[in-house]
Amino acid sequence: MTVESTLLIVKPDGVRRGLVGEILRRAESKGLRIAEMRLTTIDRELAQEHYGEHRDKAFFAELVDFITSGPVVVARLEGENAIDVWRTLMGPTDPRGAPPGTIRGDLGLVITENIVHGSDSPESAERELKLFFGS
Ligand SMILES: Nc1nc2c(ncn2[C@@H]2O[C@H](COP(=O)(O)OP(=O)(O)O)[C@@H](O)[C@H]2O)c(=O)[nH]1
Ligand SMILES: [Mg+2]
Repeated sequence: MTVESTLLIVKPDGVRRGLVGEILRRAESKGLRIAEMRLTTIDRELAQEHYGEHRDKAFFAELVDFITSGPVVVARLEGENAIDVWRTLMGPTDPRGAPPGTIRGDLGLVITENIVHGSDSPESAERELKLFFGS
């Protein structure tokens, strides 16, 4: 057993479109547990810190504008291999090619507005959970 914690974010497009319930349902139905959760708005400073690895990318400004554009839901998900399991449920970054059955494949169309975030490694999960939940 490798019980892990990971950061889930329902991005502003997901909240605007009323998809919070649908996304949490998929996580819970899989067996992942919501250990902490809140509705919040990410400010620019936190957005730049959270997405720091993308600071030099051409899409960084667009990404920061987008993720700060409205309320998000942030949650700590727990469960067996939660980091990879949640990434698998989300699907690949670009929703256009994401397989049906994944959140991005079923619900998304535009790359910036890809509905959800999930930590991509144990190191990212630890860093991101500290940013949003303090530990
Ligand atoms: N406009 C644009 N946005 C991107 C691109 N690549 C990634 N993004 C956005 O930046 C976020 C972070 O990128 P990344 O960490 O690579 O993908 P993720 O881990 O699957 O969310 C993605 O979820 C998208 O919202 C791109 O090529 N163009
Ligand atoms: Mg990422």
